[in-house]
Amino acid sequence: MAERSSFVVVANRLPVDEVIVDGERQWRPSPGGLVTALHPVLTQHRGTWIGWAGGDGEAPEPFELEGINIHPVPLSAEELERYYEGQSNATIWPLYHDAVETPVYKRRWREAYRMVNQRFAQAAAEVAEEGATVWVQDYQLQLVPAMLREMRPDLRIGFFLHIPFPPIELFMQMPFRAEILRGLLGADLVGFQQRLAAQNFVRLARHLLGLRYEGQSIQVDGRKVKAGAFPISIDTADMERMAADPKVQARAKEIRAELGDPETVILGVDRLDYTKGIELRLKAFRELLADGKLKVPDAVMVQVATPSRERVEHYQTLRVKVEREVGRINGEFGKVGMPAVHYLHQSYSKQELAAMYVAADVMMVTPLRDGMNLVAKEYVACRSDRGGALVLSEFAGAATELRQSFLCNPHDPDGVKDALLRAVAAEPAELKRRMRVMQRHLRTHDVAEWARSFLNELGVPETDAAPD
Ligand code: ADQ
Repeated sequence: MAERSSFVVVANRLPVDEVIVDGERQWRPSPGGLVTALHPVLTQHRGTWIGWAGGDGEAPEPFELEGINIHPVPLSAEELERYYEGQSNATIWPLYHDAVETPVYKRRWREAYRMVNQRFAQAAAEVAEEGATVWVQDYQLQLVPAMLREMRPDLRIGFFLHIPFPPIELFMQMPFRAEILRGLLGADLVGFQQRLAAQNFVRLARHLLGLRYEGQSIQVDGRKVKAGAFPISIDTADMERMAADPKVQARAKEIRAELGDPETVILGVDRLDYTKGIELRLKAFRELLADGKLKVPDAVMVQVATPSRERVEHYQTLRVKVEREVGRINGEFGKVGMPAVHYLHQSYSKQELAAMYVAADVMMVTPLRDGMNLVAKEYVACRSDRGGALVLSEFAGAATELRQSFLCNPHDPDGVKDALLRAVAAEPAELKRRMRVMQRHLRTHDVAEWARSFLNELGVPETDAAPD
């Protein structure tokens, strides 16, 4: 039987990667903001992380890694297709992102989602000690809080949604909308990236279930469910340290040289996802080249598009469109040995990404809708030289905090072009001033502070989520 814990994290993925060493399976921690932030709390409480280990079929036995109990949950190939690619990524993901792609609704996906959520809830019920705290993460597991409360009313349950929560009009499209809402209301605290999302949630509770609320607190079956905004962040100090490393600095220079030492390097770094606004960014760049406002080789663009959800149809279509646009721009404006856009459909280490951030004069983050967007924050944290300009969509959660960026409306191509040109032309003194304010903000609002404030609000007694 698995060891019991007083602090349990439930997330779709485990924070580990499988590696094969000498033909033998081993696990190593996968780097990520969430696990960095929660590591101190998890080790303090001999905590357990419940999640999927990747792969289909039987799950590995629970094991311990760096002081955390790892509790794998199995997913079959069919469940992966229905619960993960289907209901999570072809229904909920587009619906919660303003339906920028049309959500697909299928009964058998919903059934799989229910079944898998039940499995995660069951696992949490088994490993949680009497009165333990369980923190459920993200849109794949919205039914877990209520399922868990039903089995274990003694638990303190938190839920955090990493993506936006849509306005009532959109949410009402969802076929099993009341079940999802009741699922979330099983938590004691439901956290969102933005105040607006929390407001959407409490209003929805009244609209759909007739529940009363006061401020951000909803009355449900004699309980109080709190909603609130807890904007997630990055490990700022770690990112700053990494970018300041002489190896990373040297690599940044090398990248610029490899690009032909242009005057202006414009960078985009995103998962290849239709919410990220990659196409519109490329189009803005193409139009500026066509207008003669930017010229190759003085200005070049680097677009990193990390492979993502490649079996979901929306993503396959997007890849074709993006690659066609890159081909078009390079065909029209590139020269021999000098492409206008360097397109990289690859994953990179954090060090290499940091070097790219240091090398870029302008960072373009132009999602049509984004819960937060950590790339924007990473770029700012990497610029200890206080150089560089951030062009940021108003529709990214990060825009609420990074007010000194060059904000734009990604739905307005002229607005995007204008913001990009202003960023390219800005004086170094102005860029420094903007960077300084944003960096100061990120130093106090890092991912440890995010975890601490959520757990504090949830009432976890020991809230030294991460020591300073
Ligand atoms: P994502 O949609 O994945 O996250 P984002 O917040 O930008 O978006 O995080 C992406 C992360 O992946 C960044 O840390 C970035 O450095 C990394 N990354 C991107 N491309 C990479 C590459 N080629 N190689 C290696 N690493 C790469 C979801 C929500 C966001 C929310 C986060 C956290 O959609 O809105 O900010 O969760 O809550």
